[in-house]
Amino acid sequence: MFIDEAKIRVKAGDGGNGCMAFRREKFVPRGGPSGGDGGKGGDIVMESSERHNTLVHFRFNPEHTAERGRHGEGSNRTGREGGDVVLKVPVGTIVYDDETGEKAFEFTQADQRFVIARGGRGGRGNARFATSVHQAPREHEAGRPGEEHTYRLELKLLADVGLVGYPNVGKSTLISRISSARPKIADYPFTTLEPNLGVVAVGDARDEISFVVADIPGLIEGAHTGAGLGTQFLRHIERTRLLVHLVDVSDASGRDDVTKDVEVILGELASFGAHLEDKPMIMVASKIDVVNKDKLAALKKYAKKKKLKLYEISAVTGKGIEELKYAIADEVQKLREREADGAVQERKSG
Ligand SMILES: Nc1nc2c(ncn2[C@@H]2O[C@H](COP(=O)(O)OP(=O)(O)OP(=O)(O)O)[C@@H](O)[C@H]2O)c(=O)[nH]1
Ligand SMILES: [Mg+2]
Repeated sequence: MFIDEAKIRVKAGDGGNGCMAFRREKFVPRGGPSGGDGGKGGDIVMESSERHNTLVHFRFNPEHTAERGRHGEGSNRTGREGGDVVLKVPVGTIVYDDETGEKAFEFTQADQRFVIARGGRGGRGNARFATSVHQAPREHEAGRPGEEHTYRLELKLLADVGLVGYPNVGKSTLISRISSARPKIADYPFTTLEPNLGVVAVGDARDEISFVVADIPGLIEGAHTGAGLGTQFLRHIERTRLLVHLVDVSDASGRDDVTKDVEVILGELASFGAHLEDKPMIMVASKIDVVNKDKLAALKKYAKKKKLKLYEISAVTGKGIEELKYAIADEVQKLREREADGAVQERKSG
């Protein structure tokens, strides 16, 4: 099981202090108490979102503090409340108290909210202490401190994107270019024996999209009957949203008919029996630095006929990699939104 983890430290806002004041008005010689209460400190709230799929954003940004409440003022003015801080996490995130190790919360669906650190209450102003026998109280309270906690977040990673194709086409090289995964890469088939997951983040901190890519072993003709490494590993991409299908268009691939290559892979996917062949797919012509023009032309023609998007990359020179990364992010985002809409529709009709 692949697990993403992050540790965060949070500090909710302190409450504002209560105020001590007395009314001073022209015709009221001895004004009563008028100190207002302090405002409550901001909470730190965690909220599950469809937009995030990993915890990478916390690794760069592990500390969060909410605003304090303002102090109370004279004329019974209550201090303004501190603003809340909302931290977005993917569905599936489990929150553990880092000190006790106990589970504090688990996000099982989108748009759940959990307050992970409560803001301090504002202190009472002296106006609150007035009684019939105690008409000029000087008591007033300080605001209470906001809660401070350290949490460990854990998320079981499910891949959004599966890399498929023949052995040796450059799947592991691609994942190593776009994520921090460092799988073994070598110039022979079946270098990859176990799936590798890589986390890819695209965009800046405010508008970041992250997704998980699974690099799996290569498929060959007859894989569903056990040829090569078989197809059992395809279960790792059963729940992905998108497949990225790499086709080696260099001379060195040892195969001449790229159209047949693609059909063989689609056939093996279909034989697996989980409708993998029906998943949205992006085609990629790989090793474009050593391209065989005829193979590329044939693949372009095929992709056009099947209305599949085709990107050309070289994982060695880096050509086309950024473009492909953004295209995958876009597609993943679109598919996630469609799923979220679908879930809302279901809830409405159900
Ligand atoms: N010239 C060139 N070589 C590449 C490119 N991408 C990968 N290679 C080489 O192709 C070989 C296979 O790359 P891998 O990334 O291991 O291929 P794979 O698809 O993961 O292979 P399996 O794990 O065996 O299925 C390695 O020698 C890479 O250096 C590329 O864009 N251009
Ligand atoms: Mg590999």
